Order: sequence, then C-alpha cells, then structure tokens
Amino acid sequence: MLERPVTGKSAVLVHLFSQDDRSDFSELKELVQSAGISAVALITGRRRLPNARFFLGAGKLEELRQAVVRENADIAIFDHGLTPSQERNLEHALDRQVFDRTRLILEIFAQRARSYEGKLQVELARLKHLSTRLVRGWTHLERQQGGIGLRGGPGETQLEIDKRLLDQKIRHLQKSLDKVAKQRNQGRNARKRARAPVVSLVGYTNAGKSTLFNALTRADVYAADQLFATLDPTLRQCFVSSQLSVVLVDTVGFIGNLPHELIAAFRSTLQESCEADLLLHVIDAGDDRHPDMKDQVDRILAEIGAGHVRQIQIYNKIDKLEEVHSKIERNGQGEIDKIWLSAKTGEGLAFLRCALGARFSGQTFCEPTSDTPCGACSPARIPPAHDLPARVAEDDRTLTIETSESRLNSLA
Ligand SMILES: Nc1nc2c(ncn2[C@@H]2O[C@H](COP(=O)(O)OP(=O)(O)OP(=O)(O)O)[C@@H](O)[C@H]2O)c(=O)[nH]1
Ligand SMILES: [Mg+2]
Repeated sequence: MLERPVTGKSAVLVHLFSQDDRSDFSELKELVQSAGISAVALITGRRRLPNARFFLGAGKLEELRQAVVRENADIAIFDHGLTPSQERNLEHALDRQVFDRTRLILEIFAQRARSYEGKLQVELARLKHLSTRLVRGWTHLERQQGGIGLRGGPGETQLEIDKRLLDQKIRHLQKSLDKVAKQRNQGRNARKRARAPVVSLVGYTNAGKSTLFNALTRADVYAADQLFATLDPTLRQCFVSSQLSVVLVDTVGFIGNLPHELIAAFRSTLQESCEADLLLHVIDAGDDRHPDMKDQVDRILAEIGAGHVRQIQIYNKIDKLEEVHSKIERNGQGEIDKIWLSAKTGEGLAFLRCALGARFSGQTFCEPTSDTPCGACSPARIPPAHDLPARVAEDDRTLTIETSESRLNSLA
C-alpha cells in the first residue's frame, strides 16, 4: 500500500447538506468508526452550492480550521465528493490530510481486504483514485518520502516519474485481476454445469446479510456491527429443504454514493450477483433510513447489470420492531416478493426456506401461518449437518467442495 494506515488517527468531520441532500450524518460517523478513526469534532451546515475552491464558504472554512487546531486533529473528513483541486486547496489551508467520502470508503476496504483478489481490487481502486490527484506541486506521493521512489532519466520531473510508475502499476494490477476474474468465471461455469441454483445476498452494508447467511448455512462468516464487515464473497451450499439445495453467496455490502472506482474495481466480485438466479435483497427494517437505502441498492444493482435478476426483499431485524411479526407479502402476480424475518432470532426463516423451495423446486408454497414450516421444509427433514457438503469455498485458484463419501458416490 502506498499510504500509511489511518487507524488510530483523529479527525474533524464535515457534513453540509443542501435541501434535497440526506440531512443525516450518522452514516458518516459509522464509516469513520469502521475505519478505526476517532471523530473529535463535527462541522455541519447548510449550503446550496459548494464553493469551487474550498467546497466550504469562508466562514465554515475558518470554523473547520479552528476545530482542527483546537482538537489537534490529524485529518479532516468530508462526507462529500471533493474535486482534486478542492482537496488540494483544503490541505494547503488546513495543513492536514483531507479525505473525501470516496477516500474514506477506500480506506475501510483496504483494511478489510483479505483475499488475493480483494487486495488487488482495492489497490487498483486506490491507485486510480490517486492518479486523478497527481498534479504538479502537490501529490500524495510527494508527501511520502519522495514519491514512489525510483529516479527517472534526465529531465524527468518527480511528477512525471510518479505518473509513469503509477500507470505501470495500474496496468500490472489490471492484468493480474483479469487473470483472477477468468478463474472466477470458470468457477461460475462449473456451478452452472452442476445446475445448483445460485442465490445471492445483496443489500446495504450492515443490513444483516452475513448473519442471514450463517443462519441458513450454519456457517461462521464474520458478521459485525460495522460497515463493510464483509468484503470477499463467500459461497456455501445450503440445503433449503430435503429436496433442494442452492449455492448461497454472501458478498460486499453497498452504500449510498458508492465510489465509481470501487464499482469498477469490484466488477468481477459483483458479477456473482449479476449471474445469480435470485437475489435476496436484505433490508434493515429496524433502521429508519431503510427506504432510501433500498433505493440506493437498487440503483447500484442496475448499474452493475443486475437490475434484471429476480429479487425477494428480506425485511430483516424485525426483533427490533414492536408488534411486527414474520410474514410474507406477494406482488400483483401472486409471487412472493417480501419476507419479514429476523436472521438473529430465526423468526420467519421458515418462510424463506419455503419460498426458496417454491421458487426452485416447484413445490407449492405451504403458507406456514406460524413459524412452523411445511413438512418438506421442516428442518427435521433437512439432512443433518454432517451429511451436508460442508463447504463450497473458492480462493484465488481453487474451488473446494467438501462432501461426504456417500454423496460423492451418488454424484458419480
Ligand atoms: N437485532 C438484530 N440484529 C441483527 C439481525 N441480523 C443482523 N443483525 C446485526 O446487524 C449487524 C450487521 O450484521 P452483518 O450480518 O455483519 O451485516 P452485513 O449485511 O453482512 O454487513 P456488511 O458485511 O458490513 O455489508 C450485526 O451486529 C448483527 O448482529 C437481526 O435479525 N436482528
Ligand atoms: Mg457481511
């Protein structure tokens, strides 16, 4: 990584809102916390149009400058996109590092990336973001012990060297990623041949996708009350009923104004959602912001080419709501399109199992009135854990399927 980690640093946060803007800065605070940065002050205000040079007007800029000095903060973090020149002007005026929203999200992604592919994707996004910010007299690289390092030929300025090396690195990363994407494609094709329906969990970050994944697969995927807990996709075989198993995919969560660099870099991972047979769009029903979050997710799905994939909306966390019990809702054609449940307590999971059964194995939906599923979907009829293919995991090169000997023989 080119930059030093920001964990442990302190920041003054800036959130300005215009009339039609989200007037809520709680998400910014969650993002900052997820990056391991401590927020020491918050500057808010209303502004119709951003100032071209500093984003802020003169009065707000002075307020920010004073807060940064008073709190001895390391960074100023804006909950907005900043142009490279605004970022540069602000860094000069404040004599501190300045992050915009994209940069902050990139930072969190960099901290979470575990797999080879995830690390490549984040690094590519970071370098692309950085390359738009390489200008004469001010570069991120310059502030790091004289840039990327190597000396250029005669007459080549440090800026030209940085640009050239950055371009080289971007091309190299892109090549490595293309290779990994090919392997991921092969994995998908193998699954297609195996004819297991693929069900992908999508949704806003922190909606409860990994918790639902664990509840359905009895897996132990990292779920936590922080944004972007999951970055790398995990695939597991999941027995929905005694007759049906699907491949369930847990993947990265979305967020409003997801940086373009990230969507582009994560295209191959996100492809898992585009090629699913069904999306379970997990929504945090306990969060007042959920209608807006749902729209943001739908927008990103359309952008990555997954707008056409059938969806069931999962209104999760009903245990946080008073007087709301698990239920299903149908659309005008009589198809199940919403399920209210709690991944944490398990209430309503039976509805989901039955709905998947109805969707993929043609069994009639049994309309469980309580939390008792129909006979076919009853957990008692689902093969016990030791008889399940315990894991369908995929790393950079291999698709690993663990299964029992008897099941293997039955496939042969
Ligand atoms: N009360 C309640 N909390 C839940 C429920 N489902 C998930 N949570 C909590 O919500 C938080 C986020 O859960 P995750 O499963 O990590 O969410 P995610 O959608 O995978 O999040 P990212 O990986 O960050 O995109 C955790 O603290 C969970 O314990 C639920 O049904 N009820
Ligand atoms: Mg997760």
